[in-house]
Amino acid sequence: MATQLRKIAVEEAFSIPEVARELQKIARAPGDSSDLPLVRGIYDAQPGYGDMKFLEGLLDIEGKRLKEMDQYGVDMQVLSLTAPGVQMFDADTACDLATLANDRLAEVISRHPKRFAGLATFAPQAPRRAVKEMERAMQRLKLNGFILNSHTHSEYLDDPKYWPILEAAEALDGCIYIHPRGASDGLKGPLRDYGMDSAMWGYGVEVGTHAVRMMASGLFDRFPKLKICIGHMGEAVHFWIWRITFMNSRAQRIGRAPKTQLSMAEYFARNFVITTSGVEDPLALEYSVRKLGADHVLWAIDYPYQPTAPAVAFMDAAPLAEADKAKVYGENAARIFHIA
Ligand code: 1WB
Ligand code: MN
Repeated sequence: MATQLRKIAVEEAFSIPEVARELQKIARAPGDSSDLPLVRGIYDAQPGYGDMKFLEGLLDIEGKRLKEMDQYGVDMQVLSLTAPGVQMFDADTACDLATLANDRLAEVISRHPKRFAGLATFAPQAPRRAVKEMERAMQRLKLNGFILNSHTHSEYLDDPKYWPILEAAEALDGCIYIHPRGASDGLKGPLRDYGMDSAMWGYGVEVGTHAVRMMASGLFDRFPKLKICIGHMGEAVHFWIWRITFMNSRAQRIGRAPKTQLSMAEYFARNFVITTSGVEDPLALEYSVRKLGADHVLWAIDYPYQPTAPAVAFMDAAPLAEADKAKVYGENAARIFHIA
């Protein structure tokens, strides 16, 4: 059945040549970050890393991408600077490139205001400067929220040094989309074999761990209106949320986790939304909508890492009531990311 529902895809990646060049330097330097296999493959086409053909699609916004959106009836892509964003760079480089990327993003959106929206990048390496850029991005550039590629130098958002960033996001009503990157140093070991370091498994372990750290740390008592978005069908956190909630309350009772005002399930319901990016499984979607409510699930393609056609076909055929499908396909994105 053809559908006329508004389609807003919310995890759509882009890059700019300046960031790509800086990532190529990282690709050519020694290092043991678990992002390196992909960074070497995408930004330096190094043999042995698969020569991943994504760079052209990342750098193109108004050409092939827009044509493909037209072809499949995608009304809008919410763009974000692709993983690992600026988070592998030194603080000065990261701040400069975040500003540049946000400016470029705002320019593209101003040329196609009905077709593109965008999530602003910031550099957690310098939290105070990050806050200034977050304010500029939403207030002056009118960007629609924020993208964060999980850990920064193996540290997570529950670290108090990042609280100014959370405070700013909450005050600006800017939802932070926590996108995966390679797992942090403490987490990466067994994920490095068999191609498990990235989208196959490591990405979900990394972001799922980040989300659970945030909830279990109690930080949502301090920032009750903070909104977090996680992709890839919630990185399976809501599949485990019953057990996370049960075991966290036990951990709180025996003094292994801080006391929190709400349960883990209540934080997930209040502070998180999820997207379908890269998971075209009707049963997983049906579970997500029943578990979290149709207001909490957003559609995404994960362009250019995932093809558009099956992402649209998946939603068109999704086992959802028409009103719920309208929410997932576009209405929730418009509400959460301030899209007119
Ligand atoms: C892939 C997917 C690679 C994503 C990425 O590199 C990102 C992949 C930064 O499918 O190999 C993604 O955004 O999901
Ligand atoms: Mn993605």
